[in-house]
Amino acid sequence: MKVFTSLILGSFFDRAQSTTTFTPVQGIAKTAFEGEIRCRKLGGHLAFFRNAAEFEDFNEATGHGGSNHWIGVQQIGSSSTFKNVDGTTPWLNWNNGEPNNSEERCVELYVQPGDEPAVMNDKSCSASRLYSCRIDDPPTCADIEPNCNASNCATGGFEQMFCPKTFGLCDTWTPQTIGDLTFLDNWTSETCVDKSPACEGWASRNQCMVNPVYMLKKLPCQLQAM
Ligand SMILES: [Ca+2]
Repeated sequence: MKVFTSLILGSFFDRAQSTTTFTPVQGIAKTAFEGEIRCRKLGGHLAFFRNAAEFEDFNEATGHGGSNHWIGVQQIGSSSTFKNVDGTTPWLNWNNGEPNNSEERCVELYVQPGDEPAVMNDKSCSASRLYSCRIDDPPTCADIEPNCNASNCATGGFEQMFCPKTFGLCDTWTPQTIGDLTFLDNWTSETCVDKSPACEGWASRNQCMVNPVYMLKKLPCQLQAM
């Protein structure tokens, strides 16, 4: 009985200790995907919001993010659906008339004059923008990969890393380990070109944002068009 009580209290304690932190603005990312990679190195994602209260916390931490700021929201495949980069449902504050272009698959935040709240705009992912990060401790266990398929469960590694909820692996799931990022310092749109015919197909499955290190460094793909 004593052990049972301890487990219940331990579980409650863990939930009570979960926190969401927004970092100050980290600098400029040459693409939204670079921002996502650098935030994963810090144990998080590009800043995103699940509700209005989180948006207020972000504004307080970053001073409204500065003008033109990447956030961690992406269009899913060719649909009109936008999701946070951890797979959860976003709180969105679109500017009038946005989203307005199915080719604009990332989302920026920009500050309006005066005291008006910052608004969101779908945007081609290849632009240079300020960025900041969101770090959830512990991280939320959600399907990051937008095409999770339970029938692929037996194939192991990739699906299990990015589809922990579908595969029932939340108890043991940890965020992707990010290696050395110095290659990003020398990366330019001129030096980085698609070197695999697989790039376009993977990009259409949101892998540029879901799995940016593999797409940029291992394939590599230029990530300009998406
Ligand atoms: Ca737009």
